[in-house]
Amino acid sequence: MHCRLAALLTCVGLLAAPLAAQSPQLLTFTAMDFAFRAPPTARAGLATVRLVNAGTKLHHVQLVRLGEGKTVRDLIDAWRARDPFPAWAVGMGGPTAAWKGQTLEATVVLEPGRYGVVCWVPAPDGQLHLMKGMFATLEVTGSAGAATLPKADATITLFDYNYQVTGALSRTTRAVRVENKGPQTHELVLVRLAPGKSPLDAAKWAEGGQVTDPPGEMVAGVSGLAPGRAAVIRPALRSGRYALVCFVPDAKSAAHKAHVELGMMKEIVVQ
Ligand SMILES: [Cu+2]
Repeated sequence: MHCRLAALLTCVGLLAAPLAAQSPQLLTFTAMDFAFRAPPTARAGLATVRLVNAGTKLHHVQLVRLGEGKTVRDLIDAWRARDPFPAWAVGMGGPTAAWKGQTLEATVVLEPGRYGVVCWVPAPDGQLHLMKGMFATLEVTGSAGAATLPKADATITLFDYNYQVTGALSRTTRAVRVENKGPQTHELVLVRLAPGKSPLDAAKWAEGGQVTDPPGEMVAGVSGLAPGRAAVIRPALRSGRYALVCFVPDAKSAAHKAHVELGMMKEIVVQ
């Protein structure tokens, strides 16, 4: 009897192991004006980061893996200087950007380390939400091992300063890989544009503190990703015009203009 039970458990173990390796842990962040309710710890490896926007403004989750000895306070200082991704601050992505009442997700591979979690959406007074207290710390322990992102139907590649879509984005698209070919950190904000609205309208609305009706529907996206990193999103695409926009401050120019001001926006059509 013991032998049979042992054999059964071994069998169940063998079946369960590959499934467990593929199913990401779910990390839920609740956004409020202006704070996060956030898990303090996570396991390294595949993670689906869920953002529930319980606030009244636009919010997102930006995960940043901090270098040795650095804290979230150092990260806030870097944002204050508009140079937020120096070598010690690695953009690990996260879901962006959710309008009030919205829930968005992005799947990423978490490497072990201390993370700063921030929302760098600007408020109507021009201050970034993180400067109003919208930040948290996340300790990621263990090993990411051979964790890989789930398969995707299409890829959106980010680079200085544009986007390239590989594979068709359509109403049947389920998963989209977002990857940064660099050399700078970039993000993808995907907006389904309202009639008559342009990517520039979406950019101005976001940068102006979102004080009017949104110029479209916030669909999905990935916040700042370091070069070489990737994430997978599952946008519910409908036919229409979409804007792809990056608001990351430029690392090269002294003024640190947002990448969108250097031309990092694109309009695409989903049939
Ligand atoms: Cu960019």
